[in-house]
Amino acid sequence: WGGFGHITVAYLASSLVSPPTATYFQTLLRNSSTDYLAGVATWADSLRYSKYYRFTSTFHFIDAKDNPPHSCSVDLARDCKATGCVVSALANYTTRLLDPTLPPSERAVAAKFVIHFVGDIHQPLHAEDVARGGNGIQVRFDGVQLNLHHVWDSSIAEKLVGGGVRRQPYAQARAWADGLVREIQGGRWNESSRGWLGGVDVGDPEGTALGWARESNALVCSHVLPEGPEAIVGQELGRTEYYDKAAPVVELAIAKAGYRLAAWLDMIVARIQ
Ligand code: DCM
Ligand code: DCM
Ligand code: DCM
Ligand code: ZN
Ligand code: ZN
Repeated sequence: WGGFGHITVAYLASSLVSPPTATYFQTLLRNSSTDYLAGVATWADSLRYSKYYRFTSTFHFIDAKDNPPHSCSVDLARDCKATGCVVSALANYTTRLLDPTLPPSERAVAAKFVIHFVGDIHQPLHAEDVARGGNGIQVRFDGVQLNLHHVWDSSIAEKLVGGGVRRQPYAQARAWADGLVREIQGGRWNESSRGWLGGVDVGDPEGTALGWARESNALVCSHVLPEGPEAIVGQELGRTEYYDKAAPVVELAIAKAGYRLAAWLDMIVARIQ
């Protein structure tokens, strides 16, 4: 996701975590405000400019070598690069967060990666190899030429909330997250949201992350490339049926990411306290 998606996921999670979880991460991240998760949600993306953290560049995605729209699948042995992928990275940093022998500074780093990668694993094109996750596919969105990856990272969500994201990303993300929290707590996802935790086991972080990646990857066949990678080139996606079908998928993916991040952090704190 772009910054807006990550910040929304973090605000959503901070509204849903238990009080001990909030206290634990406010202390670890040395930020006692309500922005303690949102404030670090995009940190992992800033590392592309850092020499020290260059090794994390493949951690944001998994290049599923499948064949959309005919068949979608994620195979860890086939698709996770030797340098790591979002599934192995999320598992590794979760394990580090659970390790009481690591100093707090290292657990703070692990927390920042976990907060970010739970977001990225829910972006369908972060679980797809085709054209480097859609970066090599040029399309149009409301008349502007963009690549398909950018459309799914940012354009759809920004259109969904009605703009203003560039001017006030944190305020807009807070407002969107608050709306999603209401849908989860009594709204249209009141019944279904518990089911989003099926297969979620902090004792098996790799298996849990692989399940989330497979769910994202399936959306590539159904909603991202429903007619395949060639058919979408040069198409207008903004003011069309494509957007009408994609927007609810992005909304649900962000909601699930925030809900699962909250549950994941709660499970981590329950284990170490
Ligand atoms: N590191 C990591 N995962 C590991 C081991 C290390 O993310 N399994 C990170 C933590 C440090 C950096 O790499 O920020 C260097 O760690 P070390 O000095 O332990 O090699
Ligand atoms: N951090 C920490 N302990 C340290 C250094 C940093 O807990 N010794 C945490 C606090 C910040 C985050 O890491 O929330 C970012 O730190 P920095 O600005 O140094 O990257
Ligand atoms: N990306 C991806 N899959 C790839 C390559 C990149 O999901 N195989 C993501 C990482 C960034 C975005 O696409 O979020 C742009 O990456 P880059 O600027 O490295 O092309
Ligand atoms: Zn992306
Ligand atoms: Zn990322």
